[in-house]
Amino acid sequence: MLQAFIKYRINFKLGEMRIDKNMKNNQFFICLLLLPALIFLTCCAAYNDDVPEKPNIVFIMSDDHAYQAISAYSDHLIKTPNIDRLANEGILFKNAFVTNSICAPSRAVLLTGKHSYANGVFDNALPFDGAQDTFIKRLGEAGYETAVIGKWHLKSRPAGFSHYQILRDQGEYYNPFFITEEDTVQMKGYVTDLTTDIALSWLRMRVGEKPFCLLLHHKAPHRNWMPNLQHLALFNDRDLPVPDNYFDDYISRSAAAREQEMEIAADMTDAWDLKIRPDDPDPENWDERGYAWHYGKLMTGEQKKVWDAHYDPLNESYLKAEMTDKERALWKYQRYIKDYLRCIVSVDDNVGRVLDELDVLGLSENTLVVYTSDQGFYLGEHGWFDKRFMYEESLRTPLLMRFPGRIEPGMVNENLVQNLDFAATFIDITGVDEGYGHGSSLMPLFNDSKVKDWREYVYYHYYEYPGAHSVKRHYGLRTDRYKLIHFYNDIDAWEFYDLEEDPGEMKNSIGSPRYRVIIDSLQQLLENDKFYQEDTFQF
Ligand code: SGN
Ligand code: CA
Repeated sequence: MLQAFIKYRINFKLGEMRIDKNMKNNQFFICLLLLPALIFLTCCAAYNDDVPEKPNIVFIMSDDHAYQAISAYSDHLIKTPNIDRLANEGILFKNAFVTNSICAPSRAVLLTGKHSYANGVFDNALPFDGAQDTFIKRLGEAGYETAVIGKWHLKSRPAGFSHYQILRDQGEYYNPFFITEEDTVQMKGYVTDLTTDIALSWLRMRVGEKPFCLLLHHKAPHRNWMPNLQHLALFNDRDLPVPDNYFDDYISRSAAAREQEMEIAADMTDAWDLKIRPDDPDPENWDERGYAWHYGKLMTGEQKKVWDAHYDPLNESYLKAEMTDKERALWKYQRYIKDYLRCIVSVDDNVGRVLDELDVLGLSENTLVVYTSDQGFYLGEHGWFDKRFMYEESLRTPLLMRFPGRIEPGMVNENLVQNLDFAATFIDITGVDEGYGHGSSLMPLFNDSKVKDWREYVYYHYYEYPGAHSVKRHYGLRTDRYKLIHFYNDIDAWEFYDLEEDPGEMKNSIGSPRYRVIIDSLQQLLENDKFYQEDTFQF
């Protein structure tokens, strides 16, 4: 409406200029008398303008936020009232998945709407080729103002955005550096608050101009899960529930599950993950990680004091206690999950700030708000942290959307959707085009709990091996009930799960005659889609 009004105002001014040049005096005075009526009619025309305004997009993506830690999905760990607002006022996707469960690949899929084999970002080390087509460029061409603020991690500068202010590399929790087109500036404060501050300033600055698409990308709750100082004491009064399969022995699965390096008990480091200072009081003697990373590299002296005042006494009693291996593994889980959830409290508060600001600016009605993560995460299931595997916790990602007037409040959808669908959805809702990339627009799902004519399986492919956490390369398919996975490279192993009977994926049923027919048909589907196969990417 505002844009239409501005447009009319400009046309009217041009009209005035023509009157001045070409008309005689008496005609000019007649015009002057008619001026109020003309203004009135012009305003009415503007207000009756039935050309709908282009919708805005606010896309909030956190890093490694497990759906298990969003109360709209399950409230056994934490309450997230602000993220839940999106579900209450919009739609929650129960079955949202990624195509390749790590950071940079997921971000490349978001921008291009294409699988890794087509966008070129197979792993976290490869740079994104910014010359390729993205939905952001399409929106820009259609008159949108576009911005990315926060974590970027694509190893090349953002291309095609009107504005960017991105974290350096993976970003720091405390006093992080932000990079813009002009410079790199360190900002004092906590990363989740700062990222939101910057995004809100950008929103305030640009209101009333072009339609916009804002990508607000949080660093949190990425490893090493450093909470804001004011949240350090949260959850201290209780133990949090431990997943049933925390002490998984991986017995029926392939070597891939046994040979990973992402076990809370075995692979977390004291200084970095568990916030335990090395014994030696002289930091000069600490190993590189202990010294450089214990507080994050950029904490101030004041911040370190508050940090130590919280962790030191807790660590002291842990270090003094005589514990069995099992007790130690459980202690580590509690330390991990509490820090992780404390980071989520900040993320949730800051989602609330964005929603409030959209209200204040009068933008809520015409803005699609999305909350998601670059992938899911293990919160102790199978004894793990991190992601990468095609098992449920990291194949899935949370996805909630609010779009007043176009999504009924309280919708829950069960179709199989993917991060591959974002680009097509944004292209569709803005009316820029129809169809984009390998995904499908989610618009037909907005007011339906399960659309019939929809994809019957999702395809997944993980490539970063050898690499961090030693998760072997694998690909596979997941239907609404079954999952088939093939691990390859230095292994050749198949796994199959019936998710209805075995939701925790504890029993690999690849050899079960009961599933022979369904396994054959899924293998056939993989066979038919040759380009998904193993040789698509070589290190
Ligand atoms: C870092 C972390 C890993 C994590 C990757 C990828 N190690 O390397 O634990 O898997 O990032 O994460 S750390 O010691 O540096 O914390 S991703 O989300 O960017 O893909
Ligand atoms: Ca991530």
